[in-house]
Amino acid sequence: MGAFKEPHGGELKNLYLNEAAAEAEKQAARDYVSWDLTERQLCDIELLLNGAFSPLEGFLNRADYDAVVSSMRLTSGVLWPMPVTLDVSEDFAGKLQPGDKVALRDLEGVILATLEVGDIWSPDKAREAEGVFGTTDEKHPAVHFLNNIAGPVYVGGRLTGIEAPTHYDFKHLRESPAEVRTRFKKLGWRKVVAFQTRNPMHRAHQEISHRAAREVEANLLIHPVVGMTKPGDVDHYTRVRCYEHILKYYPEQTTSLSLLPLAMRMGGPREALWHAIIRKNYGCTHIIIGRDHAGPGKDSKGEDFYGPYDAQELLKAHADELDISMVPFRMMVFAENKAQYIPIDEATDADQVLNISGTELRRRLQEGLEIPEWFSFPDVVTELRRTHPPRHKQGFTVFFTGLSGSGKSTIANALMSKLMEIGGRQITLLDGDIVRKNLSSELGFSKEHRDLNIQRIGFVASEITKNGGIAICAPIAPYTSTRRYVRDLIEPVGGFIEIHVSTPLEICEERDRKGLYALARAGKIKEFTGISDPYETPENPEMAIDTIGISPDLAAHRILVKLESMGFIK
Ligand code: PPS
Repeated sequence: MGAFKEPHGGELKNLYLNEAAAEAEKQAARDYVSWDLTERQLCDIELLLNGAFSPLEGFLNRADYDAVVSSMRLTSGVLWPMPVTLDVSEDFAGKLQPGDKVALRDLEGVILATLEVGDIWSPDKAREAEGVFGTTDEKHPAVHFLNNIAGPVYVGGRLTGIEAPTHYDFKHLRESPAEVRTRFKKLGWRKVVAFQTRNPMHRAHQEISHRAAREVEANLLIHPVVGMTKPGDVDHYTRVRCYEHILKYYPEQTTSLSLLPLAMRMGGPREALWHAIIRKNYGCTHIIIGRDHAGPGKDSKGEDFYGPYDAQELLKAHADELDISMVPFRMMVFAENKAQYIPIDEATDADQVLNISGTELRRRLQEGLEIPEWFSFPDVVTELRRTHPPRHKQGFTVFFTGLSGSGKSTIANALMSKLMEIGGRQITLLDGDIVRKNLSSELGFSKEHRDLNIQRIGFVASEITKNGGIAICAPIAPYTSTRRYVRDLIEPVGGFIEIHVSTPLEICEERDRKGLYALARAGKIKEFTGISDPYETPENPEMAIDTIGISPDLAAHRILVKLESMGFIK
C-alpha cells in the first residue's frame, strides 16, 4: 500500500494492493467468510479505497465512531464529521470474531476488498441520529435509513483493496482523487474551486459557480454526486447529460466535470464539512457552499431541519483546520429589470425578481409547460424533457381494489375498451383471475400468498408504467400495507390511481355471481374475503365507486374524466 503525495490536499490514502498482491489476496479471500455489500456500502467502500475519505483506512471502529458521533472528530483529534460504518445483520455478526478476515463482495459476487475485523457492536441508533443529524425524526432520509434499512450491528476494521467497483456508465468522467490531482497538476490548475451538486444545473447554478471561480481566481471543478442522493431526485444519467451540456457555457479551458460516487446522507452542516474534506482530498483548494447545503427537506412538523446558512457557519467555525477554503454563496435570483442574476440579499424593492422553485419546475415538466430561457439552458431543458415527459405521455397504473363480486373486473374491462378507443397507448389488463391463472397459479388465499400475488401484480404494473404503458389491475388486494407497497413501487415511475370499488358486502353476497359467497358461508371455502378474511377499506383512494345505481359504462366514464383531470390523458 502506498500514499500519493501531491502539492495540495495533503496525504492521500490508497488502500489498493498492487496487481500481484491483489491477486494473492483475492485467492486467499475465497476461504474467508463473505459479506455482500449493500448499495450504500458499495459507494462508501469505493471512496474509502481510493482515498476520497482520507485519512480513514477502513470502516470506523467503536471508539472512532463514538468520537465522530459526539464531537465530529476521530480519536486522533482529526476533524471527521460523518460515521462511515459497515452495518450487518445479527446473524452475520454472530459468525465474526475480532481479528477475522472478511471478503467484501459486490452485487455480482466479485471480491473488492478484505476487512480485518476490529470491533463488533450494536450501536445506539437514536444517539447516532441525534448526534450526527440533530434529530430522530424519520422524515430525515438518513434517520429513516439508519432505523429501517441499515443493519443492527456495526463491524469496524481496516480495509485492503483488491479491485475498484465496476461502473459501465460515463467511464470518461469517473476519476479517483489521485487521477483528478494528476490532471490538475498536468493542466497547471493551482487553485480549483469545487461545485457540489445532486440536481440538474440551471442558469443560477452556472452563475454561482462561474462567479465563485472568478472571485477567487480559480479554475472550476463541477463535481456532482452520482452515488446515492435524496430519494426522488433526478437520476444521475439524466443529470450527467445535463452537466455535459452546461460545460460549454463556461469560458473555454476553465472548467471541468468529474463524477463523485458518494452516498449522500443529506446531513446538512455536517455533510457540508464532509464534502469539503472530500473535495480537499480530490485536490481542490476551494468549495462552494450555498444555501441549505445537503439539506434533507422538511421535518414531520413541516419545518426545516437546519437553518439555510448553518452549513456555512459550521465551515467558518472550522476554517483553521480545514485545508480547503469555503466560497460562501447566497441564493441567486433573476432580476428581470437588470436581465441578470443577482444574490437575493442585493435585490432592492425596485428589482423585479424572478425564481422558479424545484416544485414549480417539476410541475412545468409534468404538464409540458414553458420553462423560460432566463431559468435554464435550452439543451438542459430538452434533456430533462426526454426523461420527464409530460403526464399525458407517461405511463400509469389504474389499481382497482374491492370485494369479490364488487364489479372490479367489469369496470376494468369497460375502462380498457374506452382507453383503446382513444388509442395511442399500450394497455395491459391484470385482472384478478387472469393473474391467478398466468402469474400466481401456485398461490392460495393465505395472507402471505395474497401479499405475494399483489406484489407480483405491482412489479409487472410498475414495469409497464415505467415503459410508458397503461396497466389496469383488478385484484381484491384486501390489505392496506400491500396496496401501499404497490403505490410506492409505481409512483416514482409514473402515475398511480387507486380506485376502491366500494360495493357493500351485502350486495356482493346477494349478487353472488360465482356462487362463492354461499360456499364461504357454508365453510366450504376458507379465508374468504369479507366473510372469513378481512378487507381493509382504503383510506385515501384517488376514487371510490359504489356500483349501486351506476352502470359499468358510467363508472368507466367517470374514471376517464378523473384521468383527464389528473393530466394522464389528453
Ligand atoms: S387477492 O386477495 O387480491 O390475492 O385475490 P385475487 O387474486 O383478486 O383473487 C380473487 C378471486 O379469487 C376467487 N377466490 C377468492 N376470493 C377471495 N377469498 C377467497 N378465499 C377466494 N377463493 C377464491 C374469487 O373469485 C375472486 O375473484 P373476484 O373477481 O374478485 O370475484
